Amino acid sequence: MKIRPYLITRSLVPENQETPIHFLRHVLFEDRYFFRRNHFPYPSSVHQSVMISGLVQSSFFLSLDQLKRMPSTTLIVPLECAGNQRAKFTPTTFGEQWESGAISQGKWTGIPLKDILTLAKIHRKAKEVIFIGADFGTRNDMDGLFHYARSLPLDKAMHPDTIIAYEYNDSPLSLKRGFPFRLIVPQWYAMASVKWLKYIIVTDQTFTGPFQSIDYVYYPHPNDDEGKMSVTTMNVNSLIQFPLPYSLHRVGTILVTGIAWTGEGIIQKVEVSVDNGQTWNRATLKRLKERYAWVQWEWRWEVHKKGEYTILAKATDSSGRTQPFTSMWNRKGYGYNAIQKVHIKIE
Ligand SMILES: Nc1nc2c(c(=O)[nH]1)N[C@H]1C(S)=C(S)[C@@H](COP(=O)(O)O)O[C@H]1N2
Ligand SMILES: [Mo]
Repeated sequence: MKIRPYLITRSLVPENQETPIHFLRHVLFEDRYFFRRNHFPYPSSVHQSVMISGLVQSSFFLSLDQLKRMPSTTLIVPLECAGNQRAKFTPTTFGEQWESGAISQGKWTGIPLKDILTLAKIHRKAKEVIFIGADFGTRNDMDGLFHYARSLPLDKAMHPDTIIAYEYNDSPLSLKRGFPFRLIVPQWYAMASVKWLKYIIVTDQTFTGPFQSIDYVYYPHPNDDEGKMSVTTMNVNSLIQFPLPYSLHRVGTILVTGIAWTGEGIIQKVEVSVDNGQTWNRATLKRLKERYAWVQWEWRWEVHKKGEYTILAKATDSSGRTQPFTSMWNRKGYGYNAIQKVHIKIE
């Protein structure tokens, strides 16, 4: 009899469910195991075209069929919600109380956004590109109806790997994943990867929609907005997938395994400690050729003494960033990347 994992439910409408990431060893997730993060109910109708307008020489609609006829790019990209692991902040921060599973990874096929912007001939004064999704609804902090909308600075929008994706793992995007197409922005937290893409607007202004200027902003202080900073690239991070917290084991060999990822450069090393960080052991990295994909890591632990242990894992990326013992607290609980601690017992 085949027994399968399920998603872990946080809310149903809008649908917010996390991946049981500890059970998933493979690199390409089936769509059903990919986490789901939504601000609004699913859009009831999706148009099979996207409109490009604003500071462009020619505005136009692009249909799914037209997009599919253009030269495509395929990339393995993880999406991590900026609120992933929010539940681990102390003091606790408000928002979806994600544990470690608001991250998944798969293969995305689509058209580089820059090809479309080039076709439209963007104005010299252009500064940002706004992306509006078909989904909308209310917010608790403001009156009115809002679409989910985000912007990218022009250089990120023109990056050849920022794509309008229409396939996931070689199949058309499912409705929940953003059908007919969504943005995929490698290296940034997943709030940038707008689903059900309806409008693309080129502008010379700074976009101030609430999902840009209120949410997805690091607020370092509990009671004032001083020092606020936009949430953009993913922090360097890693996860221990085996052993599970508070599991029981025998003396002998334990293969400690996990994944590591970053939003800048590539993962350079992962180190594991079983003595509270006094000594660190280099894990073996299993890397795909794909530059954005997470790396899988493992470390063979020979444990001869019974007792309780804490396993720590720490990733470092090629831009010199390394995971801290304590993640920078911020009011909305974004970007958690503290070194993970897994407590186990050898019997
Ligand atoms: N249109 C639209 N796009 C969206 C969102 C949304 O609510 N609506 N949520 C964003 C956030 S915060 C995340 S983490 C990812 C989640 O993508 P997924 O549901 O495919 O996992 O989508 C992003 N794109
Ligand atoms: Mo998110």
